[in-house]
Amino acid sequence: MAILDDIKDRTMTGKLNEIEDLVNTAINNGSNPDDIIQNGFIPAMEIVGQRFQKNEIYIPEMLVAAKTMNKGLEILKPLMINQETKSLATVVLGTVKGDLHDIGKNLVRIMMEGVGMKVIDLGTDVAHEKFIEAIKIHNPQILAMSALLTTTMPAMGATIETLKKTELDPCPFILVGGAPVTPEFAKQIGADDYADNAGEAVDKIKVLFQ
Ligand code: B1M
Repeated sequence: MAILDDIKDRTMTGKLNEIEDLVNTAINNGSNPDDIIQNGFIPAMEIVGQRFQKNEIYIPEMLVAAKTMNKGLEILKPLMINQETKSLATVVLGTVKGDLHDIGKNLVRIMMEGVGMKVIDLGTDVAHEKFIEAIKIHNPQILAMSALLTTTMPAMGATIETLKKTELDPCPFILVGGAPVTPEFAKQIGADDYADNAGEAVDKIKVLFQ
Protein backbone atom coordinates (compact mmCIF):
# COMPACT_ATOMS: atom_id res chain seq x y z
CA MET A 1 0.00 0.00 0.00
CA ALA A 2 1.41 3.42 -0.99
CA ILE A 3 0.84 5.02 2.40
CA LEU A 4 2.88 2.27 4.12
CA ASP A 5 5.68 2.85 1.61
CA ASP A 6 5.51 6.55 2.52
CA ILE A 7 5.74 5.71 6.23
CA LYS A 8 8.73 3.46 5.54
CA ASP A 9 10.42 6.14 3.44
CA ARG A 10 9.83 9.02 5.90
CA THR A 11 11.01 6.86 8.82
CA MET A 12 14.19 5.91 6.99
CA THR A 13 14.89 9.53 6.17
CA GLY A 14 13.87 10.79 9.62
CA LYS A 15 11.05 13.12 8.58
CA LEU A 16 9.84 13.80 12.12
CA ASN A 17 7.36 16.48 11.04
CA GLU A 18 5.59 14.29 8.51
CA ILE A 19 5.21 11.02 10.34
CA GLU A 20 2.24 11.97 12.52
CA ASP A 21 0.08 12.96 9.54
CA LEU A 22 1.09 9.88 7.57
CA VAL A 23 0.29 7.48 10.41
CA ASN A 24 -3.07 9.18 11.01
CA THR A 25 -3.85 8.99 7.28
CA ALA A 26 -2.96 5.29 7.20
CA ILE A 27 -5.27 4.62 10.14
CA ASN A 28 -8.10 6.63 8.57
CA ASN A 29 -7.60 4.67 5.34
CA GLY A 30 -8.12 1.42 7.23
CA SER A 31 -4.57 0.20 7.94
CA ASN A 32 -4.29 -1.50 11.31
CA PRO A 33 -1.40 -0.77 13.71
CA ASP A 34 0.13 -4.21 13.12
CA ASP A 35 0.31 -3.54 9.37
CA ILE A 36 1.91 -0.17 9.93
CA ILE A 37 4.56 -1.66 12.20
CA GLN A 38 5.27 -4.80 10.14
CA ASN A 39 5.22 -3.14 6.71
CA GLY A 40 6.29 0.40 7.58
CA PHE A 41 8.47 0.77 10.66
CA ILE A 42 10.25 -2.62 10.84
CA PRO A 43 11.47 -2.70 7.20
CA ALA A 44 12.46 0.97 7.52
CA MET A 45 14.64 0.31 10.56
CA GLU A 46 16.12 -2.80 8.96
CA ILE A 47 17.25 -0.74 5.96
CA VAL A 48 18.54 2.02 8.26
CA GLY A 49 20.58 -0.63 10.11
CA GLN A 50 22.04 -1.96 6.85
CA ARG A 51 22.94 1.55 5.62
CA PHE A 52 24.60 2.35 8.94
CA GLN A 53 26.60 -0.83 8.64
CA LYS A 54 27.79 0.17 5.15
CA ASN A 55 28.74 3.67 6.38
CA GLU A 56 26.13 5.17 4.05
CA ILE A 57 24.58 6.97 7.03
CA TYR A 58 25.93 7.85 10.47
CA ILE A 59 24.72 7.79 14.09
CA PRO A 60 22.73 11.10 13.97
CA GLU A 61 20.70 9.99 10.91
CA MET A 62 20.08 6.61 12.47
CA LEU A 63 18.93 8.10 15.76
CA VAL A 64 16.57 10.52 13.97
CA ALA A 65 15.08 7.54 12.11
CA ALA A 66 14.52 5.76 15.45
CA LYS A 67 12.99 8.94 16.91
CA THR A 68 10.66 9.19 13.91
CA MET A 69 9.58 5.59 14.38
CA ASN A 70 8.98 6.20 18.11
CA LYS A 71 6.83 9.25 17.33
CA GLY A 72 4.72 7.09 15.01
CA LEU A 73 4.52 4.29 17.57
CA GLU A 74 3.19 6.73 20.17
CA ILE A 75 0.13 7.28 17.95
CA LEU A 76 -0.37 3.55 17.47
CA LYS A 77 0.12 2.50 21.10
CA PRO A 78 -3.27 3.61 22.49
CA LEU A 79 -5.00 2.00 19.51
CA MET A 80 -3.29 -1.30 20.14
CA ILE A 81 -3.77 -1.65 23.86
CA ASN A 82 -7.19 -2.88 24.82
CA GLN A 83 -7.51 -1.67 28.41
CA GLU A 84 -10.57 -3.86 29.01
CA THR A 85 -8.86 -7.13 28.19
CA LYS A 86 -7.39 -9.22 30.96
CA SER A 87 -3.64 -9.47 30.41
CA LEU A 88 -2.81 -12.40 28.09
CA ALA A 89 0.50 -12.97 29.86
CA THR A 90 3.06 -11.11 31.91
CA VAL A 91 6.45 -10.73 30.27
CA VAL A 92 9.72 -9.56 31.79
CA LEU A 93 11.72 -8.09 28.90
CA GLY A 94 15.16 -6.55 28.56
CA THR A 95 18.33 -6.16 26.53
CA VAL A 96 21.10 -8.06 28.28
CA LYS A 97 24.08 -6.76 30.23
CA GLY A 98 26.63 -4.74 28.26
CA ASP A 99 24.20 -4.13 25.40
CA LEU A 100 22.58 -0.73 24.77
CA HIS A 101 20.62 -1.59 21.60
CA ASP A 102 16.92 -1.08 22.22
CA ILE A 103 15.21 -0.30 18.90
CA GLY A 104 14.32 -3.93 18.19
CA LYS A 105 13.46 -4.65 21.84
CA ASN A 106 11.09 -1.68 21.89
CA LEU A 107 9.35 -3.04 18.79
CA VAL A 108 8.98 -6.39 20.54
CA ARG A 109 7.46 -4.61 23.57
CA ILE A 110 5.01 -2.53 21.52
CA MET A 111 3.81 -5.59 19.63
CA MET A 112 3.42 -7.63 22.82
CA GLU A 113 1.47 -4.84 24.48
CA GLY A 114 -0.63 -4.60 21.34
CA VAL A 115 -2.01 -8.10 21.83
CA GLY A 116 -2.72 -7.52 25.52
CA MET A 117 0.44 -8.75 27.21
CA LYS A 118 1.64 -6.94 30.31
CA VAL A 119 5.29 -6.11 29.69
CA ILE A 120 7.74 -5.23 32.45
CA ASP A 121 10.46 -3.60 30.35
CA LEU A 122 13.73 -3.49 32.28
CA GLY A 123 15.43 -1.48 29.51
CA THR A 124 18.98 -2.08 28.31
CA ASP A 125 22.19 -3.31 29.94
CA VAL A 126 20.21 -5.56 32.26
CA ALA A 127 22.37 -7.70 34.56
CA HIS A 128 21.17 -11.23 35.32
CA GLU A 129 20.56 -10.30 38.97
CA LYS A 130 18.10 -7.64 37.81
CA PHE A 131 16.24 -10.11 35.59
CA ILE A 132 15.95 -12.59 38.47
CA GLU A 133 14.81 -9.88 40.90
CA ALA A 134 12.09 -8.75 38.45
CA ILE A 135 10.96 -12.35 37.93
CA LYS A 136 10.63 -12.84 41.70
CA ILE A 137 8.59 -9.63 42.01
CA HIS A 138 6.32 -9.94 38.95
CA ASN A 139 6.05 -13.72 38.59
CA PRO A 140 5.88 -13.56 34.75
CA GLN A 141 4.96 -16.45 32.48
CA ILE A 142 7.62 -15.28 30.02
CA LEU A 143 11.21 -14.06 30.25
CA ALA A 144 12.17 -12.32 26.97
CA MET A 145 15.78 -11.30 26.33
CA SER A 146 17.27 -9.37 23.44
CA ALA A 147 20.94 -9.13 22.39
CA LEU A 148 22.44 -7.36 19.36
CA LEU A 149 26.13 -7.96 19.97
CA THR A 150 27.96 -11.26 19.64
CA THR A 151 29.86 -10.23 22.78
CA THR A 152 26.64 -9.88 24.82
CA MET A 153 24.90 -13.04 23.62
CA PRO A 154 26.58 -15.12 26.39
CA ALA A 155 24.88 -12.86 28.98
CA MET A 156 21.62 -14.55 27.95
CA GLY A 157 23.12 -17.91 28.86
CA ALA A 158 24.39 -16.55 32.17
CA THR A 159 20.90 -15.31 33.04
CA ILE A 160 19.32 -18.65 32.15
CA GLU A 161 21.91 -20.52 34.21
CA THR A 162 21.23 -18.31 37.25
CA LEU A 163 17.48 -18.60 36.73
CA LYS A 164 17.64 -22.39 36.60
CA LYS A 165 19.82 -22.48 39.74
CA THR A 166 17.26 -20.27 41.51
CA GLU A 167 14.71 -23.11 41.03
CA LEU A 168 11.67 -20.90 40.75
CA ASP A 169 8.41 -22.81 40.49
CA PRO A 170 6.95 -22.26 37.96
CA CYS A 171 9.96 -21.17 35.93
CA PRO A 172 9.03 -18.68 33.19
CA PHE A 173 9.16 -19.71 29.55
CA ILE A 174 12.39 -18.25 28.13
CA LEU A 175 12.31 -16.56 24.72
CA VAL A 176 15.41 -15.02 23.15
CA GLY A 177 16.05 -12.93 20.03
CA GLY A 178 18.10 -10.23 18.36
CA ALA A 179 20.03 -10.08 15.08
CA PRO A 180 23.02 -12.34 15.96
CA VAL A 181 20.94 -14.88 17.90
CA THR A 182 20.11 -18.17 16.17
CA PRO A 183 17.77 -21.06 17.03
CA GLU A 184 20.86 -23.23 17.58
CA PHE A 185 22.35 -20.72 20.03
CA ALA A 186 19.02 -20.48 21.85
CA LYS A 187 18.96 -24.25 22.28
CA GLN A 188 22.59 -24.35 23.36
CA ILE A 189 22.02 -21.89 26.23
CA GLY A 190 18.84 -23.61 27.40
CA ALA A 191 16.25 -21.09 26.18
CA ASP A 192 12.81 -22.51 25.43
CA ASP A 193 12.47 -20.74 22.09
CA TYR A 194 13.87 -18.19 19.67
CA ALA A 195 12.05 -15.57 17.59
CA ASP A 196 13.46 -13.92 14.50
CA ASN A 197 11.41 -10.73 14.71
CA ALA A 198 8.88 -8.87 16.84
CA GLY A 199 5.87 -10.40 15.10
CA GLU A 200 7.21 -13.91 15.54
CA ALA A 201 7.94 -13.26 19.24
CA VAL A 202 4.28 -12.39 19.79
CA ASP A 203 3.02 -15.34 17.72
CA LYS A 204 5.19 -17.80 19.62
CA ILE A 205 3.90 -16.56 22.98
CA LYS A 206 0.29 -16.46 21.81
CA VAL A 207 0.47 -20.15 20.87
CA LEU A 208 1.38 -20.98 24.48
CA PHE A 209 -1.82 -19.40 25.77
CA GLN A 210 -4.32 -20.76 23.24
CO1 B1M B 1 25.36 -1.04 17.11
N1 B1M B 1 26.10 -2.71 16.38
N2 B1M B 1 26.93 -0.85 18.25
N3 B1M B 1 24.58 0.65 17.62
N4 B1M B 1 24.17 -1.27 15.71
C1 B1M B 1 25.27 -3.44 15.44
C2 B1M B 1 24.35 -4.48 16.13
C3 B1M B 1 26.32 -4.10 14.45
C4 B1M B 1 25.86 -5.38 13.75
C5 B1M B 1 26.80 -3.01 13.44
C6 B1M B 1 28.08 -3.39 12.73
O1 B1M B 1 29.11 -2.93 13.09
N5 B1M B 1 28.05 -4.23 11.73
C7 B1M B 1 27.51 -4.31 15.46
C8 B1M B 1 27.52 -5.65 16.18
C9 B1M B 1 28.59 -6.59 15.66
C10 B1M B 1 28.50 -7.88 16.36
O2 B1M B 1 28.50 -7.98 17.54
N6 B1M B 1 28.45 -8.93 15.57
C11 B1M B 1 27.32 -3.14 16.40
C12 B1M B 1 28.35 -2.59 17.22
C13 B1M B 1 29.72 -3.21 17.05
C14 B1M B 1 28.12 -1.54 18.12
C15 B1M B 1 29.14 -0.86 19.03
C16 B1M B 1 30.11 -1.81 19.75
C17 B1M B 1 29.88 0.20 18.18
C18 B1M B 1 31.02 0.88 18.87
O3 B1M B 1 30.79 1.61 19.80
N7 B1M B 1 32.19 0.57 18.40
C19 B1M B 1 28.24 -0.11 20.04
C20 B1M B 1 27.90 -0.99 21.25
C21 B1M B 1 27.13 -0.25 22.31
C22 B1M B 1 26.60 -1.23 23.34
O4 B1M B 1 25.55 -1.78 23.13
N8 B1M B 1 27.33 -1.44 24.39
C23 B1M B 1 27.03 0.12 19.21
C24 B1M B 1 26.19 1.21 19.35
C25 B1M B 1 25.08 1.45 18.58
C26 B1M B 1 24.25 2.74 18.66
C27 B1M B 1 24.12 3.30 20.08
C28 B1M B 1 24.91 3.75 17.78
C29 B1M B 1 22.91 2.27 18.00
C30 B1M B 1 21.87 1.74 19.01
C31 B1M B 1 20.77 2.73 19.27
C32 B1M B 1 19.65 2.10 20.04
O5 B1M B 1 19.36 0.91 19.94
N9 B1M B 1 19.00 2.93 20.84
C33 B1M B 1 23.39 1.10 17.14
C34 B1M B 1 22.66 0.56 16.05
C35 B1M B 1 21.38 1.27 15.70
C36 B1M B 1 23.08 -0.57 15.32
C37 B1M B 1 22.50 -1.15 14.00
C38 B1M B 1 22.99 -0.25 12.91
C39 B1M B 1 21.03 -1.28 13.89
C40 B1M B 1 20.33 -2.05 15.03
C41 B1M B 1 18.85 -1.82 14.93
O6 B1M B 1 18.30 -1.03 15.67
N10 B1M B 1 18.23 -2.45 13.91
C42 B1M B 1 23.18 -2.56 13.96
C43 B1M B 1 23.50 -3.06 12.54
C44 B1M B 1 22.35 -3.82 11.96
O7 B1M B 1 21.57 -4.44 12.64
N11 B1M B 1 22.23 -3.80 10.67
C45 B1M B 1 24.28 -2.42 14.93
C46 B1M B 1 16.80 -2.26 13.62
C47 B1M B 1 15.96 -3.15 14.55
C48 B1M B 1 14.48 -3.04 14.16
O8 B1M B 1 16.38 -4.48 14.33
O9 B1M B 1 17.47 -4.65 16.61
O10 B1M B 1 17.75 -6.50 14.89
P1 B1M B 1 16.92 -5.43 15.50
O11 B1M B 1 15.58 -6.09 16.07
C49 B1M B 1 14.77 -6.97 15.30
C50 B1M B 1 15.16 -8.45 15.47
O12 B1M B 1 16.52 -8.65 15.76
C51 B1M B 1 14.23 -8.94 16.51
O13 B1M B 1 13.05 -8.18 16.32
C52 B1M B 1 13.40 -6.86 15.91
C53 B1M B 1 12.34 -6.32 14.98
O14 B1M B 1 11.76 -7.27 14.16
N12 B1M B 1 14.54 -8.93 17.93
C54 B1M B 1 13.94 -9.82 18.74
C55 B1M B 1 15.29 -8.10 18.67
N13 B1M B 1 15.20 -8.45 19.95
C56 B1M B 1 14.37 -9.50 20.03
C57 B1M B 1 13.92 -10.26 21.13
C58 B1M B 1 13.06 -11.31 20.87
C59 B1M B 1 12.64 -11.62 19.59
C60 B1M B 1 13.06 -10.88 18.50
O15 B1M B 1 12.56 -12.09 21.82
C61 B1M B 1 12.80 -11.80 23.15
